[in-house]
Amino acid sequence: MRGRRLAFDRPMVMGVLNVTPDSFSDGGRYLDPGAAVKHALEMVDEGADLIDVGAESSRPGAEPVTEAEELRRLIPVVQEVCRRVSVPVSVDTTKAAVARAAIDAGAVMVNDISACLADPAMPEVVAETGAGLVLMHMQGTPRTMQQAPRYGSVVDDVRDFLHTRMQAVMQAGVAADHILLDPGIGFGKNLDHNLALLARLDVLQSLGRPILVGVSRKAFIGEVLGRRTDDRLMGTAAAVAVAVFRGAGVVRVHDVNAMQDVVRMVYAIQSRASR
Ligand code: HH2
Repeated sequence: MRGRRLAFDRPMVMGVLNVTPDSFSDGGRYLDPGAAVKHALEMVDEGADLIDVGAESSRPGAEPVTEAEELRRLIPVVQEVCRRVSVPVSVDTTKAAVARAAIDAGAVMVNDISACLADPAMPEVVAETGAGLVLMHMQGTPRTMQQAPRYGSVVDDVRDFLHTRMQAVMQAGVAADHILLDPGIGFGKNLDHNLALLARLDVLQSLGRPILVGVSRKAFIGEVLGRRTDDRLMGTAAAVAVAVFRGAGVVRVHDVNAMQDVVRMVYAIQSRASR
């Protein structure tokens, strides 16, 4: 990815940096660029292998932000984080112009929760710049996605969608080895859908690309445990452990320090099992 190589020789931890007023678990905390950069540095100190910077919340019911506002929040932070940290930085956006500006500012990967369906210019930007690309599954849009999610078989439907989107972006010139795939936990899915996807995450390995999973503090954990957003650390740990055991190559988390321990412990056991 633009000269950066991820070996995927062990599961990696992606630290979440939300430069938003309204993200579901940390909205408003890192809106100030100084606080955002400080938090990125902390996450790298705690062992983050990647940092994902986003300026538009995708929580259920979230309203879209304009391109100008997204750029205003994002670019100074991406620039400074890229200057100060050695790990690769990805940008969580569905807008091609925002992705391009973030790549110019130093990002090497685009995390597109719409799998490049929101902006048809996205695959071209990724192909031209040689950035990495996360394609995530979502049913609907953040504003409406939790109203009535429906699937034939959620695991098969998500796998087929990711396969189709991977083929489409490759036709537009994105290299296969620049792509990561994500089942989109919580994006147009009810509790059963989320649990089934995690329980059968190994099915997605047949697509031949690394799997990224974001479970951190999400509502499905609250539904199972009856816990508020700020009390989901252990639930997150359990879901991260299962995701890694079922083959996730990257976990996207808020609590880097704790989840690095979880990932390293699960991986130690897993490596022994396959010996
Ligand atoms: N989840 C969120 C945002 N971006 N990207 C990928 N690839 N996978 C995910 O599961 C994912 C994602 C939602 O979490 P968060 O960023 O904490 O909240 P918000 O969207 O409210 O900013």
